[in-house]
Amino acid sequence: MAVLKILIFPDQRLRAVAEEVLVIDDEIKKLVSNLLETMYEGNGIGLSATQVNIHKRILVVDVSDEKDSPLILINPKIEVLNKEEKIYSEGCLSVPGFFEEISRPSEINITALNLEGERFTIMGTDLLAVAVQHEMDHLDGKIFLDFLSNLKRQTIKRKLLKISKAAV
Ligand code: GNR
Ligand code: NI
Repeated sequence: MAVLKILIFPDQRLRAVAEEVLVIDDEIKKLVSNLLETMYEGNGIGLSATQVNIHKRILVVDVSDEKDSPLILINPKIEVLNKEEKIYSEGCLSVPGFFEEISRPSEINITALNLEGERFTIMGTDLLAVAVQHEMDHLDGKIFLDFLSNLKRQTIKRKLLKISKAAV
């Protein structure tokens, strides 16, 4: 297992659209294991393969308090169950230090493949619904900042670029 390096906004590789997984082989299993280790090490509630520069439709989430309930989603799809939305203050391991209120559908059905290649469906509400939608956006090259005004996004971009230059 290994902790992988997470791409930081505005890295353009976060804009890549991930490809469907066709076979769940040992390489995919190793990636999932490394995604989980990287998510837990970063105290995240989710992580997408996109964020570690692997452009495959794979994400992991764990919204439990004990951090003992990993959920692995391969080729995930969601169905919005009703038009109710909820606002949540979102953060992102690729946008360190910034939190912004984002409105998203509050009840969804999530269908995906597990590590055995079996399709399963679960309902997502509350933080699980938020996290899965946030991760699925990453797989499509989207970031929660895209929901904000251009001005807000530009301000965050400028601050993160300044920090990354100071770190060199
Ligand atoms: O760790 C994370 N916390 C979080 C909080 C509110 C909404 C979404 C998230 S996901 C984020 C980890 C991450 O960047 N996943 O892509
Ligand atoms: Ni994120």
